[in-house]
Amino acid sequence: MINRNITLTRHIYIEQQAHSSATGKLSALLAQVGYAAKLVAQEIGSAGLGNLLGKTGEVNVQGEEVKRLDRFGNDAFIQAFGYSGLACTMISEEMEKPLHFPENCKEGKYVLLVDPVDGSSNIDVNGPIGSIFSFYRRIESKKHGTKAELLRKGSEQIAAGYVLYGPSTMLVYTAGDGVHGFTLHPGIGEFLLSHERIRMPKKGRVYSVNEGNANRWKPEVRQFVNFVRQEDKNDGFPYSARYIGSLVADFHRTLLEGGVFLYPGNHDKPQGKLRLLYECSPLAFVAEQAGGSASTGTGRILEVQPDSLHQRSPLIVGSSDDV
Ligand code: P6P
Repeated sequence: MINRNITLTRHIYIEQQAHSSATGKLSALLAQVGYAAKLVAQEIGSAGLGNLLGKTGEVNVQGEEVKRLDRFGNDAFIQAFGYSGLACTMISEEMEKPLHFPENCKEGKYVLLVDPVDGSSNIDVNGPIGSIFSFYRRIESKKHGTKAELLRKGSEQIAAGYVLYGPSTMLVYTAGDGVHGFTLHPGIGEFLLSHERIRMPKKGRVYSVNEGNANRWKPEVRQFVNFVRQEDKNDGFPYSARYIGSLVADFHRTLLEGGVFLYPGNHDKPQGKLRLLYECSPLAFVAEQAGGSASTGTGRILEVQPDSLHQRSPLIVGSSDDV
């Protein structure tokens, strides 16, 4: 049931009344994420008709081919946060170096880390994709964001979340006081509260991992997958396997239905494939705020001290019992 009256902005205002610790500019930050999301959602809706499918012919810092939609999404977030007075610096999967907004740095108290369009290859087959965002408060007042302000533990995030471009466009965020989901009403262009205070089931019945990597898994990953495949109807085994290959879509299902998503390190990629700062940490913040857990396999994602902007991390995230 969509509560027709609660927009993103009104929800945050109500939350801030109840919790004086809330950050002053949170609604402005999330409103700009919502604006970028609407731009992306609009373009995706007609991607098959316009020229958004396919590649730009360029390669990004990850060594991945930049798809037109990746470029469009990155530009949408730049448009949303330029001259906003909010974010002094933006880190994006699509940009090797930080982008500074000098016009914002005087009063802008935040830094934004974003994966503007995650899973973009799915758009060519009309699959779900997402945007993942994370905000930290600035700790210095230099003229622009410094590396020290950007290489922060996930536990220092002030807000984080994602946008899922699926059959409906949803924005899910946490600011440290629960996880809340909003569904875009295409008719009026507003995100309306549809999932208040989401709680992740303590235990699930789904595991989500790319089985194609099975021969590269470390023994403990193999052991876990064998464990959830065992036959024991009384105890809810075997689990079902679900893998969309789009992080935000696989995570969102795990958040709502429980279970566990794994992109572990393996012999081929010891640190896995996913990036710590703008993929693993934001989702770990959401997962923990919903009562779930997020691990590197040896420790809590939110405790990892990054040493480079685009570093990768293994990710095991989901129901606390399963993780
Ligand atoms: P694999 C998409 O490219 C992505 O970054 C995530 O959205 C997704 O979870 C992962 O990669 C899928 O990777 O190696 O299973 O195809």
